[in-house]
Amino acid sequence: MQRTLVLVKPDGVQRGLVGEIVRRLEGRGLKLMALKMMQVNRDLAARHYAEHQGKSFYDGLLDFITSGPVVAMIWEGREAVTVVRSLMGSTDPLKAAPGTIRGDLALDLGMNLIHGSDSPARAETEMALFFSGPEIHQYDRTADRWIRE
Ligand code: DAT
Ligand code: MG
Repeated sequence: MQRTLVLVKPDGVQRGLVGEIVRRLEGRGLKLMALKMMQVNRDLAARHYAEHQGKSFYDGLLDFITSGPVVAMIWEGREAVTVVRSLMGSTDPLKAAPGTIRGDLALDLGMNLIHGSDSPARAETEMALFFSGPEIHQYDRTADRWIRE
């Protein structure tokens, strides 16, 4: 079953939207495998956003993601990477469809509330950046009988 890394960014924590975001992912049927609140340091931020190094918004992006605590999570489910990306909505909240997290709850590109890995390969890399093995839980969820065919 596929897994993906999700971050509620500092704006989401500050705005009290952690529960709202978790509710949407849980409601869809995704399974929560790991969750923690943490401060992202500059080194972790640089590794996480390495693909954006050299872009005009890179320094500001690192300033933002290190500006306050985030909530990091691993979610599992069928096509979890794509499902989370579709629940998030487009990167620019102005272009994000209503019904998506960004489309319902955000306005500005730099304050778009949530990160989700953009491919299964990136998900593996990002999960390893944010979580150690023992932090990822193995458990049976009885509701899966009614979610997974
Ligand atoms: P996403 O978060 O949807 O995966 P991304 O990986 O392209 O988007 O960019 C990472 C974050 O960087 C994004 O959530 C917001 C910020 N960002 C992206 N493009 C930007 C731009 N042109 N100007 C300012 N910030 C930008
Ligand atoms: Mg991205």
